[in-house]
Amino acid sequence: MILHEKISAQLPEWRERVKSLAKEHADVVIDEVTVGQVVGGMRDIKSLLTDVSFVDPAEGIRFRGMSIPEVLAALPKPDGADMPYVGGLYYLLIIGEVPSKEQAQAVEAEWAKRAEVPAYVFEMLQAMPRETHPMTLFSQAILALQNGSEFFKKYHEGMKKDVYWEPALEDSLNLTAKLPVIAAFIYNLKYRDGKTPKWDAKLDYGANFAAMLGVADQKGYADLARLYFILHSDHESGNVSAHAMHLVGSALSDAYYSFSAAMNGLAGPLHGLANQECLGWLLDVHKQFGGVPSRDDLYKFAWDTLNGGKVIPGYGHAVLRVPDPRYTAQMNFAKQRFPQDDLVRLADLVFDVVPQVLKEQGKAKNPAPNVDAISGTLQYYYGVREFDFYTVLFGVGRALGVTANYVWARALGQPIERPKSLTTKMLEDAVAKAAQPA
Ligand code: HAX
Repeated sequence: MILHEKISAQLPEWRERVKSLAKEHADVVIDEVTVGQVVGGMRDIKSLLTDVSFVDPAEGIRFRGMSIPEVLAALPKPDGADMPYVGGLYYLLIIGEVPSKEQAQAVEAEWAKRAEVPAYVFEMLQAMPRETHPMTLFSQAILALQNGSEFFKKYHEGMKKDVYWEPALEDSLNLTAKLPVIAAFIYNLKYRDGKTPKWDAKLDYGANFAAMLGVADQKGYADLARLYFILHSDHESGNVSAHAMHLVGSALSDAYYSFSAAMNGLAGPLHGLANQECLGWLLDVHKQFGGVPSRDDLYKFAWDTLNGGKVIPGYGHAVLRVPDPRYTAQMNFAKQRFPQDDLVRLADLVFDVVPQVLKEQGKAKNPAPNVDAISGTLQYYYGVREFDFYTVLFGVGRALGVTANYVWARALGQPIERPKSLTTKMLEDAVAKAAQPA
């Protein structure tokens, strides 16, 4: 299989590089840790290792060194599509090279072989109370697949450490193949006719998802699905979902256990759930003013949100200090296709007004929009209007990045993660000591 061959070829060199760092240069200091960082959610502490993506605060995400416009331009596309193969992005994330069209199609073919979901998973989801949140169903379904884990099986048969990555890759391909089917099943179960979706081997990942969801504009939505999954795939290692996957995987829990944990983190309102909150906020504005409001009305509405003790969803970021290029890519998509849509015009006005309001408030370090400020608007346009489903879409995309990281973490023998904690008294003592004259 193509990904297996490529990783095998790269492994000796990567292992040598990491071994050299760990053995010969272990004492080189990268950064110092402040009391503020310890109290403040470990913000910006440079302590994770990944080559899959990097977020520059002043620029945004790069996947394997490539910016989003570069990725969208370089990756091969299905015939007649405007957006690239998701399989091509997965290849890029795992292998670190832009694939040819055949290589992207080879990944898509792997997914087609592995997309069937066992019936008991659907039955379990059907047995759940109808009002269960889609993210709960999604995470449960992922966990329910765990008994098919190759990694779990091989580990208990006595596998050697240097081949951990092989069943990790198998699990990752099996999992990423099944996620769109599970997501579409949850969508149909909760909001449509309850039909069980089937993967069509003739269609790519994006087109399959459009077909399984049953949206009216198949071609348009297939492109949106490709774009959406690509943009949401990875955002280096420190965000909650990626870090949860990495942390749980470091205990040698398999990809299903680890990814289910990642999805439980993604379900939080400060992380993945922000996309549904953001669309909700836009719709509130739209409802209150009966359409796109004036700049002044929006300004006041934004201040009312802040004065009500709430955050403005879709704005701010823990790392970024500029508008998120994932926001820009989605806004470009919308403006090229449906610039007159009310919510697109509203989102554009919000981009004009909210950064100013956040700057005036003076709290948020980044007053610019993040990925969530627009993603729901695009789904809404294509008729996917049940916005508590949006985090599931995010999860399908996020799987691509976190499993790429997971495979490499096992390939490079990354150890169990175990940071050190301190007590409040220890921090106070450190502060007192720092205040003493030298
Ligand atoms: N609206 C109002 N206040 C905001 C704000 C916003 N959009 N963004 C930041 N702030 C506030 C913070 O709540 C914080 O206030 P306190 O000091 O009272 O606690 C202060 O500004 C400083 O925060 P920060 O350092 O700039 O931001 P953090 O790193 O602490 O948090 C968040 C980053 C993304 C969580 C934050 O900006 C936020 O809550 N934004 C709104 C929710 C959102 O859009 N989340 C999605 C983020 C992208 C993502 O991960 N998607 O999955």
